[in-house]
Amino acid sequence: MTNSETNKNRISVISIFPEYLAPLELSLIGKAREAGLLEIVVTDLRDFTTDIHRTVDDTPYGGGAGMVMMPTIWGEAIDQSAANSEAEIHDLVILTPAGELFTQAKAQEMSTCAHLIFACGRYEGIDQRVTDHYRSRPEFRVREVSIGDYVLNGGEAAALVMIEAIVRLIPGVIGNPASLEEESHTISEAQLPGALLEYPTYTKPPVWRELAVPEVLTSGNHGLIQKWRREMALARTRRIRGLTRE
Ligand code: 6GU
Repeated sequence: MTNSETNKNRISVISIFPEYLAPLELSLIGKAREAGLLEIVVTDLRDFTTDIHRTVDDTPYGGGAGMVMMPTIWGEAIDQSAANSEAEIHDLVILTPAGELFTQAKAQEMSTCAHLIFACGRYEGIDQRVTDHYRSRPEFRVREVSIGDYVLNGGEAAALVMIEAIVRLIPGVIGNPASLEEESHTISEAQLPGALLEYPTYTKPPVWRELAVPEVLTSGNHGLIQKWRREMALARTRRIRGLTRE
């Protein structure tokens, strides 16, 4: 279900380190929560354990190094998270370096979800049956997502990255939507293989440590400035990312 203006967006995060998600109280995201634009619920996975040691993991079937997070505990946590939400559809994001790559296009899509559930895996990952089970339930949409080709100790930092990218796209969260609009040209191009990077920006003073601001920016000629910025964006993109579409 998409979530246009009618309902408040809800984001649930399930982790064995709920303190790791403390930054979600700060800055833009914290303000969006205070303004009632967004509800974030962080849950401790260990609240769903049943033994005295609060165990969440066990040895892998088939052998090998490391531990695997148990499906029983995750199932209870995810079920409760869904039950506590009024959303009709729950978008379950399972964080794993083996997932599909997170992009701006996916952030746009997720910013319209009524209820996002982030399942932060640790150790060697979560038992695969958690993904498989929720994929079989029509009220869930399940994605395994990675934020890039490197390995983190767990999904918490990845969840923070994704939530920041998603929340700033929720209508009303950014005070000056013009800054999003200007960016949106870049966003649509960023979805193409030949993504365009941003042009360099400058502010006062006009000369700093013998480096002057490019003259064109103080010329007052807006046509020329636009042309220069486009050229700089293309040059930077070619230099850093290789050839562009043009
Ligand atoms: Cl989502 N999790 C872990 N553990 N490592 C990652 C990742 C996620 N994305 C990139 N590296």
